[in-house]
Amino acid sequence: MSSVRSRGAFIVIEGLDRSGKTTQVATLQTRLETEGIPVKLFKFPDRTTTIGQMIDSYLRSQSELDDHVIHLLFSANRWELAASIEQLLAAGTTVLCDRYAFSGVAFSTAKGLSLEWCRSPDISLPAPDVTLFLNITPEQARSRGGYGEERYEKEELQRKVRDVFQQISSEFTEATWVTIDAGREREDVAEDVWKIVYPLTGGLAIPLQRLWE
Ligand code: 2DT
Repeated sequence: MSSVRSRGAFIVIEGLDRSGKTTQVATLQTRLETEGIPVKLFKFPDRTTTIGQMIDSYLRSQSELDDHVIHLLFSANRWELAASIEQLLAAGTTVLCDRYAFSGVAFSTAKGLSLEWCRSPDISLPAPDVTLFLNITPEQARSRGGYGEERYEKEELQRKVRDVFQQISSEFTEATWVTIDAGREREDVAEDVWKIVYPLTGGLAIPLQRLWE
């Protein structure tokens, strides 16, 4: 009889622009650390690697790349950190990810690539135990001061991204994809995030799943 050793939980936080995702991820990380829970935060794209620097240059419109090429670079940027994520999980660390493969599919599909094609390079990456999706309406995003300067920070594209995220979410169960109304007060959103994440930090006895199985 084989038994599965307890491992850390893999938690992905996705969200629309202006949803307060960065703040929520930071709040969650601090709270976990305060509780003495071993935690490591990844952020995709990770702009520090060689591949990440190419992505950064593209996002800041300092270089042009074919849509397929940039999609594959985003995926490669996850693959180059996948082994570290797996090792941390196996060691019992809770892994938080600010954006992951779902952003990959959502943005590239919104630009016009096929959803099936977009999924394929991420097949068999570690799958999150839960994805928290911070949702705001385009109107709320606008009232929060509009979008920034980077290539994808445009209202029309953001609307399409929102639609693809919704399409992706329909394939998950309520336990593995949780949509959170991020149009509320910061503290209320943080409380909802905590209620979902905290119970997962005691160690999981189920094997790590793979995308998109
Ligand atoms: P930040 O503003 O969070 O740094 O994101 N993106 C992200 C993709 O198009 N594909 C991906 O695989 C990932 C992870 C979303 C930078 C932008 O990059 C987009 C916004």
